[in-house]
Amino acid sequence: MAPPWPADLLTHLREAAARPRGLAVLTGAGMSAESGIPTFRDALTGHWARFDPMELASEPGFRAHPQRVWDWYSERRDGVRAAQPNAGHLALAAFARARPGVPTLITQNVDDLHQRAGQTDALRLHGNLLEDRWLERCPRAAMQAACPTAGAEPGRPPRCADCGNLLRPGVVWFGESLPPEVLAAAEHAADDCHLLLVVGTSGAVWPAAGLVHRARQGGALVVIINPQPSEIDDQAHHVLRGTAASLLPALLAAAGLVG
Ligand code: BV8
Repeated sequence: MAPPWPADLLTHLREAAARPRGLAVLTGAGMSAESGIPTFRDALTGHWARFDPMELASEPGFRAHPQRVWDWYSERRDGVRAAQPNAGHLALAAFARARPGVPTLITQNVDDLHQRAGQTDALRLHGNLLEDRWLERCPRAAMQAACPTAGAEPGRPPRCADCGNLLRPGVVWFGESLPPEVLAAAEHAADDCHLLLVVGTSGAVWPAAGLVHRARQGGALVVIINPQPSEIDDQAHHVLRGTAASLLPALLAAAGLVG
């Protein structure tokens, strides 16, 4: 049952869907919650509850406790591999297929569910949980190609048999800068869009959260989908209290944008 949609919302969404780069979508961990992937804060429950996210999702934390951090990421990787894209991922991907060049998907998520749903051009602000990279710059990179990460010796974490370099997950840790070209593309999308749809994020992490302020200042209509209040609700013209997998398909269908 679709909720009563604010009247201007459907009109604005149709207008956004009629223009190139008209719609920007910013997703957070709540986008994948109904696929069974704990949100970032939920991931810090149970065994991991006793650790500070800064301790687990930062380079100093990894250097101090490489095995503990590697194990946390391994557990999360297993969860992502076992998960499937949900109706929210699939609805966004169907819209993107129907309206090439209209939506720009910006995600804070490090899972691959948007990509497995078909949106392979998503702007990944925080990297990719399923990718590995070397902790130190490979000494061979200067003269020739860096050692292949696939060749690392198994371990927790794996390490280079030649020089002992550790593997680390290909994510952006706290205190690390986001990939500049990805952040710039996301900022341009926030500036250009007619409507910014913000799905499943607490708005607690920067500079991702700043994209919402930027879109609002750029004159976009800002719409939040989240069952709970967030730190960026004050930036929204409309807050739709509900979940990604239920509200996204219903909203896009109500606007006549997906079947
Ligand atoms: C940087 C990869 C420059 C790792 C992640 C300005 C102000 C304050 C602080 C800062 C600032 N600028 C920089 C900072 C510091 C820091 C930061 O933001 N700190 C915060 C916590 C105070 N930022 C950084 O360090 C960034 N780097 O700025 O570089 C720099 C350089 C040196 C020194 C300083 C700065 C790097 C940030 C990237 C960190 N890496 N991920 C990993 O995943 O292990 S972020 C990580 O947390 C996740 O990827 C995720 O993006 C984020 C959590 O946010 P959410 O996605 O919103 O998830 P959360 O669990 O919080 O919320 C889920 C939401 O879903 C909830 O609202 C819930 O209600 C909702 N929900 C639940 N179910 C559903 C749902 N919604 C819809 N449907 C459902 N079914």
